[in-house]
Amino acid sequence: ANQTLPAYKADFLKAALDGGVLKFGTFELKSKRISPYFFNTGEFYSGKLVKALSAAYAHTIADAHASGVLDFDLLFGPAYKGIPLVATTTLALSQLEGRKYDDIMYAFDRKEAKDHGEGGNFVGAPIKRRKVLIIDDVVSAGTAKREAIGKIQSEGGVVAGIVVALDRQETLPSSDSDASSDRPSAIGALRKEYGIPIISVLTLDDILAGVKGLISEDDIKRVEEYRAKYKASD
Ligand code: OMP
Repeated sequence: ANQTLPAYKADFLKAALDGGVLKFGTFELKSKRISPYFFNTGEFYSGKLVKALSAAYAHTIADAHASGVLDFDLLFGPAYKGIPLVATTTLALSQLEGRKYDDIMYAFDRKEAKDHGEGGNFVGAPIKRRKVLIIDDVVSAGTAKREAIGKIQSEGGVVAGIVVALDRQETLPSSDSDASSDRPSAIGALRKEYGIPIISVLTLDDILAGVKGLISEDDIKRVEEYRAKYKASD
């Protein structure tokens, strides 16, 4: 077990490793970077893993809310991976502290426009004028988050923040060819651009602090090398 991470983070990391959600090997990212690790929330598909994942999101959100960093009344899960995340996190928040969170609502979007029945691209609670917290899986370069923010704003919602399971702490891909020592983070750029809090259950630093003894030294070394190459300076 690990002494440096809070218990809920260490438990979550252990569940991700045991469940094969956090994998080590060779993976191509959306940004085209080649990564020695990959975190796939789509693999949280058993009762036990859903429980661990939703509890970890709920804990992270409740902490940020209690410390005044975050204020929200609706959770939004971008299709597809965000859909089970938003439903289960809404339940987990209500179970964690019903008095505070029983009235929190959720919504998600469709990838394809629906032209019959109720129509529209959104499902769940109406997001107009609501304070919307985006629930997503992983931030690397931040591209997917910009899309979700745009959708919410065009629907009249106010984006209150973003919560993800993992912040990979990477630089913007546009800085790859830049030789300067200034390496702005993808998350920092999003924070600055939209003025919203972006919080995560785990960061890459948390993973490296928590996996000692649980994975091979070789895998640790490759992840450390990757971090040295792509970690943002802020
Ligand atoms: P950005 O939009 O570049 O931040 O990429 C985030 C997306 O990449 C996530 O929403 C995932 O679809 C995918 N991804 C993971 O799920 N896990 C990882 O460890 C890394 C990525 C990735 O491709 O960067």
